[in-house]
Amino acid sequence: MPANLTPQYYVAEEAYRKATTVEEKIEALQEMLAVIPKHKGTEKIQGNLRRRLSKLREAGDKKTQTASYNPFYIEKQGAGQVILVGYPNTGKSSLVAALTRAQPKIAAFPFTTNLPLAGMMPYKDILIQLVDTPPLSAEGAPPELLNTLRGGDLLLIILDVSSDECLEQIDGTLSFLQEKKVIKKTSGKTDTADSTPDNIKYIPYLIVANKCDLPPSKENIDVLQELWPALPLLNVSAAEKTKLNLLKEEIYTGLDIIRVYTKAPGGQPDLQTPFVLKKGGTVLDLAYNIHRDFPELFKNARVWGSAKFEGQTVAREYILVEGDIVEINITG
Ligand SMILES: Nc1nc2c(ncn2[C@@H]2O[C@H](COP(=O)(O)OP(=O)(O)OP(=O)(O)O)[C@@H](O)[C@H]2O)c(=O)[nH]1
Ligand SMILES: [Mg+2]
Repeated sequence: MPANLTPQYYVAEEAYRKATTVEEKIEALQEMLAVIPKHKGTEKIQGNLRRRLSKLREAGDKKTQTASYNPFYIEKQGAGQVILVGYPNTGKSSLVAALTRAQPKIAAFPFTTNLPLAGMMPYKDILIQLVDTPPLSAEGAPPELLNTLRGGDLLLIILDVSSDECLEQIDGTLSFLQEKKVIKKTSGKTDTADSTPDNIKYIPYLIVANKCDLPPSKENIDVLQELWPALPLLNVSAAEKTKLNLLKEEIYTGLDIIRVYTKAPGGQPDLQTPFVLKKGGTVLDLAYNIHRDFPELFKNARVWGSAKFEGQTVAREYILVEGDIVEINITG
């Protein structure tokens, strides 16, 4: 029996999808249950919503009972978590301030930042989370910082290329991250997060050469490139906001994700709010992202964009690409 879900239900579901806290999720689930048409065709979905609601309530209760605040744990938000890492005074906080609305402390002396701080960077129609961190140094890093770094989807290694110490900065940062098995021992840009037989999940990274507005940077970049010809350096200036759009593009590419859009059966596509999938994601991955019940109730899907013809019916294993519009039909 078809579920015939109403527009009010989809609105409530959208609120659920956008909810970032347990409280918001509980509120949205309650709304979904309140507006879902009550008939045989939606019984499964209702049951699932109730189960999810009670799990969230339990989780919420436990959280309030046992919550111990860990400032080095940054909850993921948005399309990906990108962590800025590097030696002191290289401009990590300045870059986060230039690219997001966060206001980290910035100062001309080292070790200004002592705790991670997150901000959201708008990129096209999505938001990407940037995390400012306390610096690494020749002596290492705060031990808790390693867990923060290992949780990221992409690292930005920040160098101050106006400094004579930029060679030490790059050498020190790469060796430290490699030794701690946060990144793989190869040139980074094209690395994707993957698993080795030891089950280590390496984090991909980009190298950002900051403070390019200052005169010594040109010479230092030449030296860096001579020593490491394959080094994928991105030259920017946080102070003058130079090449920040290019940096955003590289961050998006480095996250290895795609944006796909959805359309309700018989309705118009929603081109405002994309779903974000890992590159290579399938219709089934999308269905899972939309609603946990969707894979179970999946009947078929139609795709506009990458399919051979517009609106072609595809199977659940169909691999989506950037910009596809997908209509998923479910059974009740
Ligand atoms: N000229 C110039 N100065 C910059 C640039 N980016 C940052 N700075 C300056 O460099 C100094 C350090 O910047 P921060 O952003 O605090 O550096 P940080 O890497 O967060 O430093 P820690 O928190 O100590 O690790 C500040 O005086 C900034 O104004 C840049 O692109 N050009
Ligand atoms: Mg800082």
